[in-house]
Amino acid sequence: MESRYLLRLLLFAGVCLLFLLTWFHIPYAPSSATEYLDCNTYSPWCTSKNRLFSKQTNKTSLVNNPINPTRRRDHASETPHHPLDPLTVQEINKVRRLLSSHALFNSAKSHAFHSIVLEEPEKDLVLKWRKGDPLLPRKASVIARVDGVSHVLTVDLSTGEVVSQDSVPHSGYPSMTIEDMNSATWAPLASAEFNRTVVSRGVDLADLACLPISLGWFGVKEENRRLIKVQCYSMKDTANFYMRPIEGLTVLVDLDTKEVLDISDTGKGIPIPKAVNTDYRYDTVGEHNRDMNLLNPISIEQPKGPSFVIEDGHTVKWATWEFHLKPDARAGIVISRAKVRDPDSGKMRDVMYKGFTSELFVPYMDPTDAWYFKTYMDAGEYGFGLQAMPLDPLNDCPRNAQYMDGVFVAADGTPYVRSNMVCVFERYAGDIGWRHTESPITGLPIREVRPKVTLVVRMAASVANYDYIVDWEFQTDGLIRVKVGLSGILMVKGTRYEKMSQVFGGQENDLYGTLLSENVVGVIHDHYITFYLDMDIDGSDNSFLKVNIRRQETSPGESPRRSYLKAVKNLAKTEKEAQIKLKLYDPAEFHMINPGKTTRVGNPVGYKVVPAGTAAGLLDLDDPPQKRGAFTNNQIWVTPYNRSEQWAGGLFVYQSKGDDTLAVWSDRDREIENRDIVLWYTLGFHHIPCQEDFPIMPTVTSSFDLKPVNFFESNPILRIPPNFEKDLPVCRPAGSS
Ligand SMILES: *[C@@H]1O[C@H](CO)[C@@H](O)[C@H](O)[C@H]1NC(C)=O
Ligand SMILES: *[C@@H]1O[C@H](CO)[C@@H](O)[C@H](O)[C@H]1NC(C)=O
Ligand SMILES: [Cu+2]
Repeated sequence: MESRYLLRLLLFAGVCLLFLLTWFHIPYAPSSATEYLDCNTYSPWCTSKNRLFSKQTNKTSLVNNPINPTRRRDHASETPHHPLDPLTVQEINKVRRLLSSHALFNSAKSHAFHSIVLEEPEKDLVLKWRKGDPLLPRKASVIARVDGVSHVLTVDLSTGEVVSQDSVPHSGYPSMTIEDMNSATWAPLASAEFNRTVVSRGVDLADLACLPISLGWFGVKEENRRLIKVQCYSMKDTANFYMRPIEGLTVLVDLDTKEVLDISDTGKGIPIPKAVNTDYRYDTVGEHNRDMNLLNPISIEQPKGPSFVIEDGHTVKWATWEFHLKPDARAGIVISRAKVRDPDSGKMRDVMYKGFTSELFVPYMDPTDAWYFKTYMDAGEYGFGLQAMPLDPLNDCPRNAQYMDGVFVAADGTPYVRSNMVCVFERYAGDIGWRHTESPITGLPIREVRPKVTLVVRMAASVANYDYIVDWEFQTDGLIRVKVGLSGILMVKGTRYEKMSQVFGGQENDLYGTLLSENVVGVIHDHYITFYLDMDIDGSDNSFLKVNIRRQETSPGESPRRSYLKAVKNLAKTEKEAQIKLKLYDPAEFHMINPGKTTRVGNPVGYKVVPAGTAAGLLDLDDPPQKRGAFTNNQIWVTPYNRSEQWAGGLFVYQSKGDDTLAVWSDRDREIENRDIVLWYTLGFHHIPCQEDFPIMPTVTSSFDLKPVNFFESNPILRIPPNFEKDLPVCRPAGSS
């Protein structure tokens, strides 16, 4: 302890010394930088009430702490302020009241609400709306199943009018309700044969944990009946039951009647993997064996508080950005009306009307009986937002985060609150916004550096075993980085093998993955996350411009060079010209431009989508899962704006045949030039599991950027100030967190 304290003192002295040295070396440094610097005293901030209060943040003191960002919010009296605000508790209750007296429902034997969300007003009305204007008429979009039939309804909250939409898709069902998933997991226990099978596999019925697994669509067997497959695990001696599969046991259940239709056991003789080393909880991973002293506690301090506000519950304003943020049961996070401030005019300029996770597609690469159907679509089947659990205030998001709750709807129409579902925080990762230093050659004593601070909007969905972390990160220079992290627990397969030395030649193929531990195989799979990005660059009428990088050969004698690269512009006129497969040896930039608006020197203003590490689908295009997941056939698509085309896998994804996907819409090859268009980007991962993924996976991350391209006249963050010592008090170790 003592030596660490000494070390910190030394470090502090070192920082002071370093600063003085720096100051003496840079005559151009602003003199105000040193005005308040005194290395012998500490800032009053270090002992301020504000700071001490935030220090007390822990799980038990959250409620009613006036400055605690995760305090309980009163949702019962909440009212909407913005046309895009989600339905409030009161509004949902009103919808339920209106529908309970409606003929469709009060004469029905059974009904369930699969979704009750705001029906967003027409885009042109939202674009015209200004703060202070009367709110646009509030409507709810309802997806319900009534006596086994799916309905899409619009409920007008002011007139009470209920309008039934006749455009219900012909294949597929709405997302499951939480109640569907719950009841399905218990359904097999009604079968004596199932009980016998479990016991015969050596598992006590009291130790059973089962999962509801969407079964996709493979032909007539998956039509005209809402079905689910249930597979089970042993919870004995571990919380990580996912690592103890009762391999090969699959129960087919009717989701509406809960009837057990079929039991298949192809895993007789495959042992249940052992529980040893599978747990991951802090309290159980071996008290004596914690690497707890490797890192000292760390956290960010904002002596003057955060630089962002969340106005009226959903409008986020930070630095150069302003946008509307709402949780959604299906999409998770929805960002709308994103605008960035122009540094020259001071005006807010449109960038994106709406962006969200439209669909996920996770096909497993094992064609055998208990695995072939695992081809999840987590948004349309399970509800990506429904699966987003409350965030852990000190670990999911840093201490300076603020939180937003989701208001969702149970199957009977009752609203409920998912607290702390989304967090918003400023991030300083020690990165550089821009910099330049002059070398001694020029003799110019210049060292100009600007730190990079960003604003992050985050959620984390736990779709059964897997966890997806989605970040929307906004930068002051106008860039938006959309990041997806994968963590959580693998879906594993039981095997007879304990060691690779038991696996001979061709048998390795039959593993369909990697042996991770004795009797445990991590099956190869892909993850695709498809984003809907309704970009509105300085207005709705935009075009999609491909800027191809091509090699140009020089003519003989023209230049000592044989070749150089040039940018060749191709404007996409119709949808098919904007179906993009990424190619490393045929590179291009992909710009969304406003052809009606140019910069001072005449370039069209734009934003480009910048792919980073990603993966492309390689399955046969006629493979049933790939037909349903056809929205992953290209990494980029551009479609004309159509408010009915937002869910890449279709409105009703569950057991759908793939006849309502982005691929089907795009193949109409509509015109996309100089009109309101939507950009779609798919972020992909091939996942060959490795031993480090056992028993829980360290996060794997990938991202893509939406980056201004000739949008600003010049570097938009030229005038942001650097950090000054006086603004960043160094606190005594004892007063530190
Ligand atoms: C199967 O086992 C469960 C748990 O012991 C029990 O509740 C259920 O009644 C059993 N089902 C049948 C059909 O015996
Ligand atoms: C809008 O989308 C729906 C659903 O895909 C489609 O039926 C309709 O034809 C589309 N409208 C236009 C103008 O493309
Ligand atoms: Cu994975």
